[in-house]
Amino acid sequence: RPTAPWWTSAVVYQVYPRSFADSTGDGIGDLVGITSRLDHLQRLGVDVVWLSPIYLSPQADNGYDISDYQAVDPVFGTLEDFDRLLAQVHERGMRLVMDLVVNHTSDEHPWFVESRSGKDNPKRDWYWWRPAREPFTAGEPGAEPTNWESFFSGPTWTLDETTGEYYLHLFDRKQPDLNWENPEVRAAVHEMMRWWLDRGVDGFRMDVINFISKHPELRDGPTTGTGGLGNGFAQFATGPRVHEFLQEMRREVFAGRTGNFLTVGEMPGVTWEDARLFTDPARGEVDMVFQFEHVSLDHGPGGKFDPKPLDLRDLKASLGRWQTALGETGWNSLYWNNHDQPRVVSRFGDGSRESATALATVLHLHRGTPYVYQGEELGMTNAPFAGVDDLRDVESLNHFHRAVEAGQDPEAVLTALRAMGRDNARTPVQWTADHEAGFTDGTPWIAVNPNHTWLNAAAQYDDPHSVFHHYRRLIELRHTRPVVAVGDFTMLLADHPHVYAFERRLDDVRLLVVANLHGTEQTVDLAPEWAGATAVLSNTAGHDVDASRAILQPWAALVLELT
Ligand code: TEU
Repeated sequence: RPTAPWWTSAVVYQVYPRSFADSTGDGIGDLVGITSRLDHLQRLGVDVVWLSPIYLSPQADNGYDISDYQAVDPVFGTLEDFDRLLAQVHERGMRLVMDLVVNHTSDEHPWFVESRSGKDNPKRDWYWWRPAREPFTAGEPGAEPTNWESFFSGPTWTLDETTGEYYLHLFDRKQPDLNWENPEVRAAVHEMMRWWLDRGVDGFRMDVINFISKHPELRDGPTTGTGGLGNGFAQFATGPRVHEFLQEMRREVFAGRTGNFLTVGEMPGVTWEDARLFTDPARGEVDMVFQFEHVSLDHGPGGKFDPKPLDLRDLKASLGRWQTALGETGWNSLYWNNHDQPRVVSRFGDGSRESATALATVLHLHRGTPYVYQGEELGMTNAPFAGVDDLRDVESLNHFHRAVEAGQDPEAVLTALRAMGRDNARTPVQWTADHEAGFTDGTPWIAVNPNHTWLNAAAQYDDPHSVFHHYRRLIELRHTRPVVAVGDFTMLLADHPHVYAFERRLDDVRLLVVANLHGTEQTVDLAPEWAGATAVLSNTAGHDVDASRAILQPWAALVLELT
């Protein structure tokens, strides 16, 4: 067997700096705060820290709108603070991966400021500029060059008065899309990436990187959007040159460097067929991708803000398909949570410790690289937002205002936002039961979840049955058992509505994972050979395995081993 890359047995921890730890009392997390909490990560045992954006930014999308890629935003600290964090992470034997947001910049980035200044500006072509659609006059309703709806509501085009042309922004109007067709844009991005690698970082998480190649004709999409807008997805997702651009990036940025790097491409809408191409090591693109299939299974016909209950069979079918598709060639990332998704314990669980640990067991025993999002290792839940004033996220706020303008009932819109809004993931990490959960001495930029009085890291360190210690054990299992990292995967009981079960196998070692992802007791038949197996991990004493059956208490999860 060829030696597997280091990241096949690694676990990544995502830090969302704004909400992690505040050292200054301004209510916003910062780099010094992160450095002060590295003990927590080391105790958990993670290998890699992925840092969400800390670059200079007007913060229209919490740093995913960058105005200088080579400067640290003062709200997070200084470049010296960053260097100290990086050194501390390395000293503790961990690696640091940066967020790379290069599908778009901020509209306040000097590149865009130049680009918008005139049609003859040398940087004009660094972004997507188009005149009004014939026969309309610029500014008239319907004059936008295409009918596409933005991810953050409204058209993807904004008219710029200086030249009377529109610029493209798939996200907020403060996030204009870079034109990757222009080789100068690509060279500037490569140079910036090399600058960070020279500084010592260990790789990149690449934001919406499958959107960088657009079909240059920019055609209208089917009019399935709000208010007659269209869906432009087929025109900008996984476009004609995306593989070429990623191969070029790998060559220009990583060739000749020695070190253990990690690259992961965030790719909304990516299919497993595409993912296998993106992650085939022979092609030299990215190590793994974040796919979105499994986090879209509870979206209704109206999209993410029209949620429906998850059918566990759909989840098993989806994740099982990805396990098989990337079994021989390519590699999976594994995640329930990030800063864009509601908290998994509230979404697919019932908020309890048992559901948090059962879901964690299922995810971490798959084949792939697991990602833990800050607070997930504590079982942090969605937040009880009372009203729209409690929300901060541009996506949620835009959606609320547009939906209400379009005549929807504000309470109904809020109910959907409470279930699916991104702010659920962005409330401060709950360190202690004290003032503002030990996150800040001041007033936090978004309210701390009131359940911090009992749900917090300090309380969990001393409790061997806590969610924290369960995550710690799962991470240890991956480090110590090659079968967890690189064993084969076989789904079992695919049609069972409530039990998630599968087998992992490497040579003579076999693991059986059985989890009851429901609030009622379940009984399942096991193959007789499992009667002699040893339990290597369980989240409850309340399970019972005899020769042929397992009786599973609500949310019970267990891992059995046969050698
Ligand atoms: O997200 C990309 C993305 O398409 C979605 O997950 C997005 O968050 C939205 O919820 C779609 O409904 C990435 C970042 O992770 C996100 O935080 C940024 O807002 C976005 O790109 C733009 O940079």
